[in-house]
Amino acid sequence: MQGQIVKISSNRHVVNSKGINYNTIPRGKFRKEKLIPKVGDYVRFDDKSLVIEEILPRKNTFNRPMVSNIDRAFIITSLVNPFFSLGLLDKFIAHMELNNVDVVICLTKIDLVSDEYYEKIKEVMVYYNNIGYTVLTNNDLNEIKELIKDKTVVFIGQTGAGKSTLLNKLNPNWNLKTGEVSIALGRGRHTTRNVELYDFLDGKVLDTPGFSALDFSIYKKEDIKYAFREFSSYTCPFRDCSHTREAECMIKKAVEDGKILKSRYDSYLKFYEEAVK
Ligand SMILES: Nc1nc2c(ncn2[C@@H]2O[C@H](COP(=O)(O)OP(=O)(O)O)[C@@H](O)[C@H]2O)c(=O)[nH]1
Ligand SMILES: [Mg+2]
Ligand SMILES: [Zn+2]
Repeated sequence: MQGQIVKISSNRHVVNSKGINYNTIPRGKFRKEKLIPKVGDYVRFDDKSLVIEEILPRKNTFNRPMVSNIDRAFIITSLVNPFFSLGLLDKFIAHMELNNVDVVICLTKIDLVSDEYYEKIKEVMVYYNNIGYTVLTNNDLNEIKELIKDKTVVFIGQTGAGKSTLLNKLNPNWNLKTGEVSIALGRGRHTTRNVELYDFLDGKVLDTPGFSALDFSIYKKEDIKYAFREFSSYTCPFRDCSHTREAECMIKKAVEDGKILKSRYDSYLKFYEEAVK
């Protein structure tokens, strides 16, 4: 049988297959091979012995939190409280891009800002939309539901951005605690929290604060450009152009010409610095 691991607690691996949960254990071989089954893994298991026999190839895999096979991330971005930051938005997007996760930008707390400010944000969001990202607000419940269907999704973003509030709006049975401020979220609390995938509106959703500790030092500098999808439209004269110090760089020219958003390029330089050689 095949299924997806939806929960792991101590050595109990709950595998969901066609709507039924099985309490399985991984075969000993995995430990020898240093292969750690994670929540989100698609597995082949024996429904008699309840042993996981094989972890199927992963689309992506993360260690913090320990999950695999995330199809889509909703980046919950508040316009205020906590502050709006294009740099932080780019950081979330870049990490998802580098792991082959689909990105949807979801704006929140529009009701708390002036029309003028919202108009300014919307102008910037046109850019993000033009390079291929769906941009929604937390009022677009039907669109969001549609994008969850048949997918394994995660809601990421700053603490207080409105992730739990939105999940509750999408599915009132959820009753997640909301309004927790950052002081309540000490590191220790994160680490003790179990990762779990929940059935949610015909898809699976992971509500975890763990994705906030994103770090570019695990990536190679030369790969950072792939996190900026609009860069692929330009060809630099120097084949391995890093788009940093090279004199004739088409990316830098596009920034000067106003075709690439300056803040996007600044994010690129910042992540490039943070990445390893
Ligand atoms: N005014 C307003 N408040 C919101 C909105 N979304 C969330 N909140 C509030 O922001 C606070 C933090 O929300 P929460 O969902 O707990 O954020 P999380 O940390 O991302 O899960 C709560 O007090 C919510 O009621 C919104 O769109 N407008
Ligand atoms: Mg929350
Ligand atoms: Zn270049």
